[in-house]
Amino acid sequence: MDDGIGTRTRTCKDCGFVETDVYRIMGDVDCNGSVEVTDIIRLLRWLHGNKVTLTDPIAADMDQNGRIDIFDLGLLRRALLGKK
Ligand SMILES: [Ca+2]
Ligand SMILES: [Ca+2]
Repeated sequence: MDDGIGTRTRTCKDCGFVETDVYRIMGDVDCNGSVEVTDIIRLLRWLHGNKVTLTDPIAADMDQNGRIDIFDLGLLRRALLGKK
């Protein structure tokens, strides 16, 4: 089952054991469970040096090169536009 907030649970059909794990949604810099325009705005403001927090900075590193920069913003923008 996917609750959309970055966690998943699975239940064993035989024993009923419930397993929960956390997963990352790339681009979801505010960790609200989805990639939206607000993530782009937050990343843009962060890149401009405004006092905003990237709740999940690893999710902002879209190309996973260890740096958060304008290229990640472009990839995030492209990812969002590609969804619609
Ligand atoms: Ca988000
Ligand atoms: Ca990067």
